[in-house]
Amino acid sequence: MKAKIIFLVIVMGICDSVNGLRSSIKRLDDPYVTLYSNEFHRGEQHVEFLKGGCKNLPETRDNWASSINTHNRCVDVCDMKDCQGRCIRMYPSSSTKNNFALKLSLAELNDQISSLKSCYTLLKG
Ligand SMILES: [Ca+2]
Repeated sequence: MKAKIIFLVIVMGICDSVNGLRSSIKRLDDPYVTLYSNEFHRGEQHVEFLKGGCKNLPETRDNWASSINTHNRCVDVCDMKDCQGRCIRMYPSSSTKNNFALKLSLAELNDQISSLKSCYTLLKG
């Protein structure tokens, strides 16, 4: 009887780990960006997950980012909350080819970003 209970506890533990791993992998698949306090991906970093539509940045990261890495995804960045105001589309290649991503001042968005969303929100959810 005791052995059965121990066996059950072990099986439950394994299931928990598998589920945990599965949800971490799923989370990594969600669109996200890394914002940087300074140009050229330097300074402090802030990761924002973009699943579920427009994301307003937390107060401490509002009007803060000077460069961005979109991790090969298309992302709209906007200078007002709720993806309003002036928005710039950062294409998947932005992180390497488009200078805007390394130097938001070129898009007149240095320390101006307040919200962002994935370009494929309707498809990806
Ligand atoms: Ca900054």
